[in-house]
Amino acid sequence: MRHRSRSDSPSAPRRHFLQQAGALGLGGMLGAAPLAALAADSVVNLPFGNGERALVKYPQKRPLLRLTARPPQLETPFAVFDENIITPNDAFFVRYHLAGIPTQIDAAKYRIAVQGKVATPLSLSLEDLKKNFEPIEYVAVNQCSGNSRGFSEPRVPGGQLANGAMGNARWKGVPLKAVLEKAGVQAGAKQVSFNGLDTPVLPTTPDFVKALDLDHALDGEVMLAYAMNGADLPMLNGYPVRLIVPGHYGTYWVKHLSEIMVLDETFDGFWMKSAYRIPANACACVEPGTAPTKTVPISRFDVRSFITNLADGAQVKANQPQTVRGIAFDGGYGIREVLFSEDGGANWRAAKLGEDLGKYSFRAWTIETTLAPGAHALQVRALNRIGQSQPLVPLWNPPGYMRNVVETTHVTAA
Ligand SMILES: Nc1nc2c(c(=O)[nH]1)N[C@H]1C(S)=C(S)[C@@H](COP(=O)(O)O)O[C@H]1N2
Ligand SMILES: [Mo]
Repeated sequence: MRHRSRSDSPSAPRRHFLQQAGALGLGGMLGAAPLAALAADSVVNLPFGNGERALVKYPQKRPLLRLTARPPQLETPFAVFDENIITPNDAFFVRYHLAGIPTQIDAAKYRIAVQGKVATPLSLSLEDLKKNFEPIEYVAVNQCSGNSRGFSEPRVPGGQLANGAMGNARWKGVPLKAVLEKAGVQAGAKQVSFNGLDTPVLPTTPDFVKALDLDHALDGEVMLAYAMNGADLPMLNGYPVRLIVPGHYGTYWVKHLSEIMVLDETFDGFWMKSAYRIPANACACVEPGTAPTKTVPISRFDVRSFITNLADGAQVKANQPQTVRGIAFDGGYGIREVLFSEDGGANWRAAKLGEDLGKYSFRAWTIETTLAPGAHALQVRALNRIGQSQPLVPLWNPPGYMRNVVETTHVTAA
């Protein structure tokens, strides 16, 4: 086993839009023929085997790369990340596990039950959340644990995602802490579990329920969000309320939240005990092709950075100054530095960081470069405020989680 770590310091440093029959934005209605693919109007080839994806338009969404239809799993086309540091709601990726997803929710009847080891069980309406609690707001990245899994070598089972199962949004809602304090957490409580309105279609499929340790649930940042980028959450992103667990993988960000349960034991449901677990070591990795002996639940994002304005294989002008730009993010310590190399990692220069939208947000960066005629390997590597960075060689684990290699973008200058 090589002792590599995800926290090594760098050694050297519309298409045409189809008319929608649905009543978008109206009380969470998705319309009469809800989640049918309304059109497969073109195809994208992701850069790995079996990477052909249809660009499909779903209600409240622009055409996105469809991984599966039932349930809908949609990936954001990477070019979106070059348009705005905030990912628009209609471009935000979609991930579900269970085919029984809600397509219509009456906001007036919607309730979140708060129960278990509490003094006063609650049944909260959307109006309760908006009127009876002080709102909080912050920008945070949501990223699927399996983002970029399609690049794993050797290949691994699971959704073959490229880099578009992530997005950055401004979330507004109520701190989970305030809700739990109102209910009154009883002595001896250990964890809090979260369930949503989606359901399995087969009795053998375990319901999607996730849990956080009590102190995490009470950190004041974990949020019951009812707004995303100043609007209602899109139905496919969890309308009307979802959990936001900033800095942590999307698996905890339970959508269409319906039940909060305070527990006096460690929750042992399938999606905690058996799924979404990583090797219990510093790199969350094992020798490719082997299995870990011990695992723990996945938690915080590792450090990632991307070039967004140049695609692999791009042609650029030689001998002319040009701007390379991109994004970086981490698990919530904040990005301290972004390093850029135009020679495949031999030399690194610091990029200029863009506006700081908070430690959970994408951080924009730019750098000027002038390339001689010929082929160039552009690389980008970020460091966070506690010195964590990205490995030069991809780390591997059986479920293909947490990929964060230093990305290489090959360009030809002429
Ligand atoms: N109710 C519910 N919430 C869920 C899931 C789910 O299957 N059901 N999937 C989780 C996973 S694994 C991810 S990555 C995020 C994705 O959020 P998004 O669909 O809004 O992009 O939702 C999370 N919340
Ligand atoms: Mo996920």
